[in-house]
Amino acid sequence: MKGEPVVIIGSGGHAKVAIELIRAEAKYQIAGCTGLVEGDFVLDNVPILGNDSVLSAVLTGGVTKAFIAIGDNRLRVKLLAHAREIGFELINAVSPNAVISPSATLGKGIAIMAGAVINACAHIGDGAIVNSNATVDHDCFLSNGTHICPGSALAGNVKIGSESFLGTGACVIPGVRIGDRAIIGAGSVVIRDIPDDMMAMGVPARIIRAVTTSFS
Ligand code: JB2
Repeated sequence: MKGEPVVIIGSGGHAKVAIELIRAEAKYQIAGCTGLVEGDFVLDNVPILGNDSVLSAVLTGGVTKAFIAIGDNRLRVKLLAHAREIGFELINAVSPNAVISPSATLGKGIAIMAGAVINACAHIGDGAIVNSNATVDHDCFLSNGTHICPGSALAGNVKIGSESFLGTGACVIPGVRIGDRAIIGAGSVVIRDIPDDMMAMGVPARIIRAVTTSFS
């Protein structure tokens, strides 16, 4: 195997996708994953090395790069901070089949899946996920830890607050602001600003309730 070794933090569905994205770049090799179940494998042969308590030893063993492959926005941001704190450098997992403007800015620890389009002067924050076929138009700002699900579409100048989630196929019209930790239901069409910590859905999207966090 060639390439710099990377540890994947997470071992579920998102880890499978991230491993294949990272392999496609050919400059890294996957050293293993961390997860809640030890002694198993992800995909064909990627070992689960243990839980996150093994990370310091992995780093000491010479694996200095990490990718956080956890779908839950809040947990991903927390593990991203932890990985940085103990000394890992976070890499990005970007599909060669995504289209990314040269004027877009990308943070660290982000995943961009196949078919995604990121247009001029957009910003993708640390730990964000731009999933398959999602589109992010010019001057959009995705804060840290956001997840834009498959097939979602942001028109120009949209801002998505930190750790917010835009469900599959949701659309946002130009200039809308979505707050932090918001959840937008699949297939919704967002035509007005959505405050922090609110769940909204429908066409047009209406606020249905405050978000109660499932992770602490
Ligand atoms: O604290 C943790 C931890 N908590 C759960 N540390 C580490 N290293 N791993 C943790 N996990 C692991 O996350 C579990 O052991 C499990 O392997 C994984 C969660 O797997 P699951 O497939 O349920 O979710 P996911 O986060 O990989 O993927 C979700 O998000 C993606 C973006 C799913 O909703 C996918 O469908 C989605 N595409």
